[in-house]
Amino acid sequence: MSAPLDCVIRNARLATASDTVDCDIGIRAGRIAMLGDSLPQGSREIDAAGRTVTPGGIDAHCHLDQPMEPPVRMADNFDTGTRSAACGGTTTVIPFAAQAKGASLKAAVADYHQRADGKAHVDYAFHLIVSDPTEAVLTAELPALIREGYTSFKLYMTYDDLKLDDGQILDVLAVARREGAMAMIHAENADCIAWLTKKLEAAGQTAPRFHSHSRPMLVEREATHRAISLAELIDVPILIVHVSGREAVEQIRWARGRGLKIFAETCPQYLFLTAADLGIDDSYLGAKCVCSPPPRDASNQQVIWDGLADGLFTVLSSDHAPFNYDDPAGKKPGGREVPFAYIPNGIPGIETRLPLLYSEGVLGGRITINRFVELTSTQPAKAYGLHPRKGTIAVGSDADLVIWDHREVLLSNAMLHHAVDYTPYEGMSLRAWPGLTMLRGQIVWDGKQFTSPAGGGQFLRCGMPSILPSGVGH
Ligand code: DUC
Ligand code: ZN
Ligand code: ZN
Repeated sequence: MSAPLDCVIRNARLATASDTVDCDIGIRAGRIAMLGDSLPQGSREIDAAGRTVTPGGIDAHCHLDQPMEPPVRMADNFDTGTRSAACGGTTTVIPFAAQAKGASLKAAVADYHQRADGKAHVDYAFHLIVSDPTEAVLTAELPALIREGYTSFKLYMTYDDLKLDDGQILDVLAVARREGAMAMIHAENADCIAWLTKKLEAAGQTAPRFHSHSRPMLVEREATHRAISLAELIDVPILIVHVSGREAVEQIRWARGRGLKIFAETCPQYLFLTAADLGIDDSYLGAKCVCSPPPRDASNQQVIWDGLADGLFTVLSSDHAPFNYDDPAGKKPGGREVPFAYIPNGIPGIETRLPLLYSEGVLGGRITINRFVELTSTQPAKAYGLHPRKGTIAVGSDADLVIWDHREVLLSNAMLHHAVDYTPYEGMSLRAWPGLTMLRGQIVWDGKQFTSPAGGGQFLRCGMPSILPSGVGH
């Protein structure tokens, strides 16, 4: 006879990417051990009658404790960032070990492990950021790291300290093809942004709202098209991150229509914010919503919703990039209100990602619960080689689960668990919030309190991507 169950969640309405079924969930030794009716008694019993249970979220694009140029510093480290993730229903995060130009990629990974070790409250893997593809990186460091379980990396087409030229991108994509890794691309045209920024500064247009004028959709469209073309030349899949609106979406639909393996990610800021949140006058408060690409307008929000519903998007991530607003290490570098080009880019959102999409997407009737699971858990797990251990509810998978409470929630920063002094979604009224989050069978959020023992998160070595684009032909 098998050992007794550690926990049974009774009467769950269980939703995966493919099915919704009513059953009990039996958990033993941190994994799903049984699914069925009338399971035997567990050491712990949880009644989920009338409530939906989904796999724990996987936030496959977030920035935690990433080294920045002083005086700027991220507000969240692995302790506060993953605490916030857990309370918002996310049980796995994939932040970035970033290579500095002139430095080794391996050293960046070693440093990042030190930052996470013993501090993370949810499981975590690392993407790499390749900013200096030297011969040593291309022929030795990167292939070795991919084989060790760092099977995805991000490439930038903008930001002076990170960007690669087209030849360098081709070199790195060739490694991705050879090794079977997933390349993520930040697609914005750096020279156009620099040129527009110079013009805006010369005209004295330096308030936060001009950030969006310096990064219009065409700079994203051009870079998206170029990234697709470079990937086609190498014949390798890529994933375009943080897609913000119509013009990039059109490029991705075009590429899919040609049968190219182009994956795409979007983020809540492109569904719930617009350029107006960067300011309609020259107020510095708009700095709170300075991120790249910038939020667009209501019609572009609809384009992003359509892409979520119809299969264009592969994943929805937070791009949590946590900087305090009122802080010399944050949005006011050195304690000053600076021109937009010097405002640290990024907004917090690791805790609000799932509740926003569940509330306004699922309960708002825009996407099915199964598509919600696919976008926020199953496909990130497949794209980054964590499936089926993560990303689903199946016998043998980790018992990473969220039980959803359908209730009215008035969003405020005071209720969140990050270390950031604001949320861009302050005052929004939501229809649901995670009532319980479980990581490998342990409750880390009980609906009222963060309940994780210190540093219970484990490092995950990623396998190879196991995903094909859906929606080919869109
Ligand atoms: N844009 C990025 O590319 N990364 C972090 C935050 C942001 O706004
Ligand atoms: Zn980016
Ligand atoms: Zn990012």
